[in-house]
Amino acid sequence: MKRALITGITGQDGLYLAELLSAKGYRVFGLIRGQSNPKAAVVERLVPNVEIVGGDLTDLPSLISALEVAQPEEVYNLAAVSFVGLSWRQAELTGDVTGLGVLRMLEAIRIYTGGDMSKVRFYQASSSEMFGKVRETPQVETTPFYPRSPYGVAKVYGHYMTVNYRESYGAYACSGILFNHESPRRGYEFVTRKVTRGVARIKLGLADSITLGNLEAKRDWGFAGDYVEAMWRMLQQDEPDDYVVATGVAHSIRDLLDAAFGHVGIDDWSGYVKQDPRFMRPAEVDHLVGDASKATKQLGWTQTVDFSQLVTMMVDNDLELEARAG
Ligand code: NDP
Ligand code: GDR
Repeated sequence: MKRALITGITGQDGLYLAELLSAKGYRVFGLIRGQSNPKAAVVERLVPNVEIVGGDLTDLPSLISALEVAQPEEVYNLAAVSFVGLSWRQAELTGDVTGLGVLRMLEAIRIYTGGDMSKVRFYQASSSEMFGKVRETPQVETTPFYPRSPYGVAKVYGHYMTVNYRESYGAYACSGILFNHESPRRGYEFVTRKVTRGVARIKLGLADSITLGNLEAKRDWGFAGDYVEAMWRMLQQDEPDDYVVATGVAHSIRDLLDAAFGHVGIDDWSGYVKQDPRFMRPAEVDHLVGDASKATKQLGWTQTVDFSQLVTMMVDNDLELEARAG
């Protein structure tokens, strides 16, 4: 039975990945921070086989202890301050967790393996935000980075640390450069979930508007369940490498509004959407779209859910949740 340690198991991707690995027969360990993190109960309810280990990406000894408990063959480093908007307001914390946290996890593996880093396979959750003010379209693994937020800068640091430990210590370390991926488990602060929940509440008569920032930005949105499959596939190859994972199709926030309102029968949403500078970013990433040809060719990865199916799935889920909450 293979053993895996997932950091960030309480997040969107962590839950999907834990389910995937459990279904494959792995013994799954999940790193959870804090002394009484209420999300531990959610993880235990949704993925009952997961074994919880305490630890924090800002605390190296706790990461070494977690490895000693889990004794994993595979480590998936998904933990991060992941909300781009927050990263300007808490830039130092973002650098510490999202950037230096990667170094700490790699160091913990180096210490735990006594220097033979090839014994533990490592996945780093890198991001399309590293491309930021894009240098070419679509973005591929070799596209130069130009991050536009403290989050993006921290992810670039984590990405290069992952590459560096592979080249310096022979680590089996992969960086997955994943474009936006969403699901009914997406945090409410992200624009897709904010929109699908808002639309559900408007449809149910529980709200009369949604307040957003920039409606012109374009993102390449896929389904989180598909993307964790790519993470796992990266760690099953003969050689470690870096991969872009994306759908290859970009949509604007306006397209997202069209799809979400359209699904509940509202064709003209202009009266329901307000804009507020509070939700504008100091520096925006205007247009991201990835080319996942390498992942398709080498990992055999493909998406199973397209944009329209994704939005429908999220709106339906929020209609049910909001109707229940009343
Ligand atoms: P979430 O925001 O849903 O989850 C973040 C996780 O990190 C949570 O489990 C959180 O724990 C944990 N965490 C935060 N700080 C610490 C810390 N100091 N020590 C330990 N754990 C911590 O993110 P997603 O699931 O959406 O994303 C997973 C990873 O993939 C992240 O690294 C993100 O940056 C990256 N990524 C995500 C993309 C996406 O579109 N979803 C695209 C590209 C990259 P808690 O619940 O206790 O707060
Ligand atoms: P992103 O996702 O920054 O791409 O990062 P988010 O959903 O926060 O923003 C996407 C785009 O929507 C615009 N936008 C708004 N965003 C939010 N959150 N709230 C609003 O009200 C709003 N109005 C407009 C934003 O300006 C932006 O252009 C996500 C995270 O999961 C990262 O961790 C991950 O690395 C990247 O995706 C890939």
